[in-house]
Amino acid sequence: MKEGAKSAVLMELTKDQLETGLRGVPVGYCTTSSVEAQKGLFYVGRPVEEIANSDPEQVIHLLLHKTWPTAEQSAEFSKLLKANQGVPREVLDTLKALPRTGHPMKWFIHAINALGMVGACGDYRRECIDLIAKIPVITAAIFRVRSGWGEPIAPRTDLGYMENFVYMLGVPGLDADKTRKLTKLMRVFDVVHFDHGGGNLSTFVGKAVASGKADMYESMSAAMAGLAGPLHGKANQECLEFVQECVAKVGENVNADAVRGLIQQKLASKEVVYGFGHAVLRVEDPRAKVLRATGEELCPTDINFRMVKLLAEVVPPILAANPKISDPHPNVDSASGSLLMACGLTDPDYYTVLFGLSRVVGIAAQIVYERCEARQGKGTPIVRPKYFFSPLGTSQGEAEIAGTG
Ligand code: AMX
Repeated sequence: MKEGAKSAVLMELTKDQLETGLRGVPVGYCTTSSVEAQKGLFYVGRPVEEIANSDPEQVIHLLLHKTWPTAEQSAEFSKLLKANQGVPREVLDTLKALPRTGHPMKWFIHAINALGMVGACGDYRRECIDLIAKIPVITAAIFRVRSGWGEPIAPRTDLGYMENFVYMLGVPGLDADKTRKLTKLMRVFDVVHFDHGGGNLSTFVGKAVASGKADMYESMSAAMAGLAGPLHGKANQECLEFVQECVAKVGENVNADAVRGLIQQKLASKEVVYGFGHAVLRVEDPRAKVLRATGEELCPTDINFRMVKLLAEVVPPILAANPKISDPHPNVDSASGSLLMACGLTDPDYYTVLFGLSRVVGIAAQIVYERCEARQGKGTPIVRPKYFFSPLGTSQGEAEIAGTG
């Protein structure tokens, strides 16, 4: 901006916007993705539904480099990931000391932090590649060690990113057909969860922690602690439970009338209809459509999946009749848990970890931008929003603003 020129006013902020979780308050730029209320989710300008079936490595390249890779660039990028995928034994061994009663997200947060004990090098770009390359390996090891499936399985250099992940999982009893289905699902699941704009809780937290110059691993552990909450990443597990409850109540003869009655009952008793609604989108989440199409291919007769499809038809008109609900459409979590269950990952406690495995990519890419590229390479300053001093806050009505902090 020229000296003396006035910067554009972006919004007026009123007192009643305090304590609303920064809703709608602009804080910066996101170079990787955008969520547009009437249009959907875009990765570097590309509708996510158009690239959902691409190789995950190609989409990671897009998010990191802002260009779709040529065949040569794809091969180079895959080589780079493979060259960095080895997880030191001392990190894998720390998993064996963790209590198995701990939630898998706690293991995941621990594992990312442990990776930083050997991987932090003071260069966010290198740490970004290192973490993205290693995250499938360490995630698969968490499944194996915590579930008692056996020793971690070493990664191969001849498999794609998600093919390798499913190979390293080594899910006991999964036959060749189910392995093929799980691989197909994980490729799509990974891509559609990579990124979701700049202001979602885990992404914002990761960038805030990195603004204090914490390394990529420390910042990502903090981001994943944000993802662990039931209002954020854990919603996919809650949605599966909701679908299962609907199946249990309606029975094997899934039919529209019975489901309609059940949903109306739930709303009347002020219960949440899981898998529907979105904080930003006002059209159907494109990721929900992609996942239903994937389910149609992989598990069309699965009872939970049939319920997912029926709910997608029956619920929106019912929610739309309620004026307080801003978005009546299915969201990404409406189908993801049911598909994971149908394709062989039967413990829902791990579903948030799978979300994290994917979301690490977008958050790492955004941290690299904020630390290395923003403000002509100077990086954004340490995060420091303003709080007003008020001894009782709003706990007893409207607070007086008594000072600054
Ligand atoms: N079932 C019941 N009530 C709902 C609802 C739903 N599916 N969606 C919205 N509402 C209610 C809200 O609870 C809120 O009620 P209140 O005024 O009494 O507090 C009111 O409608 C207005 O909410 P909103 O402006 O439409 O949505 P929001 O931005 O506050 O919240 C979301 C968005 C996703 C939390 C909400 O739609 C919801 O709770 N959905 C069901 C849970 C779910 O599927 N979560 C997964 C989210 C997917 C994702 O974003 N990853």
